[in-house]
Amino acid sequence: MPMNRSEAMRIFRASPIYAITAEKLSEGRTAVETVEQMLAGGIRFLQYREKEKTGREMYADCLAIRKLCDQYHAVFIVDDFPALALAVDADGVHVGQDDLPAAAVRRILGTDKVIGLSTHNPRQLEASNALGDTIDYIGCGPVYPTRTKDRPAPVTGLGYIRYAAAHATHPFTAIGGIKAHNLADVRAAGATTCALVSEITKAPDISAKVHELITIL
Ligand code: 3NM
Repeated sequence: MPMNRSEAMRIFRASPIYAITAEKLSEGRTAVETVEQMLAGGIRFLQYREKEKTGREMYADCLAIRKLCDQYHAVFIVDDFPALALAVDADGVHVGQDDLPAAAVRRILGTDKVIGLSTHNPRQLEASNALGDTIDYIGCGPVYPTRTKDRPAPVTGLGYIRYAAAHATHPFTAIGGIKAHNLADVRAAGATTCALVSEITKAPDISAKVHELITIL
C-alpha cells in the first residue's frame, strides 16, 4: 500500500538520511538486498535508481521493494520513470533537470504522489521555488565530487547548501560525495536531510553503516 503525500513528506522531514540504490556499486548484492538492509538499519525514505536495467528488471525489483517498504512504513521513490512508479504503486518520483518537466510528471502522477527535483545551482533552485506545490522536495548538489553519477554538474561545495537553507521554499536534501566523514559538515551547513549512494551501497555491512550515519546526526 502506498502512503499519502503528506505522510510521505512528514517522513522526509524526519529522515536525516535518504538512501539511494546503485546495484553496480553494491559489491555483488542486488538492489533489493541492499534495500532490505537499508530498511533494517533504519532508513525510512529511499529511492530506486537503476538507470541501466531493463524495464522488466526494474519492474520486478520495484514490486519487491514496494512490499519491503510497506513492512517498514518507509517511503519508496522511483528515479526518473513515472510510469514505473505508478505501475508498482511507489510513493513518488524523483526527476533531474534533463528529465520530464516536473509539471508533466505531476500531470501523470496526480496530486497524491511525491515529486522530487534535482537542482545544482541557485538559478535552478529559484526555478524550483516557482514550481510551488507541483513538487515536494529538491535535491541540492553535488556538494562534493562524486563518481556515482555520469556527467555530474559542477561541485557546489557547502556554499550551495547554505544558500538552499536560506532560500529554498521546499524541504531539501543535500547530495553528492557525502560520507560518514563529512556528514556533520553538511548538516552544519543547514541540510537536515542528506542523500547518500555509494557510502551506503558499498559498505560491507549496510545496516551497520546506516546506523553509524544516523548516530553521527
Ligand atoms: N545526484 P554518491 S549527485 C544521484 O548532484 C546523484 O543531483 C546528484 O552519489 C546530484 O553519494 C548523485 O555515491 C550521486 O556520491 C551521489
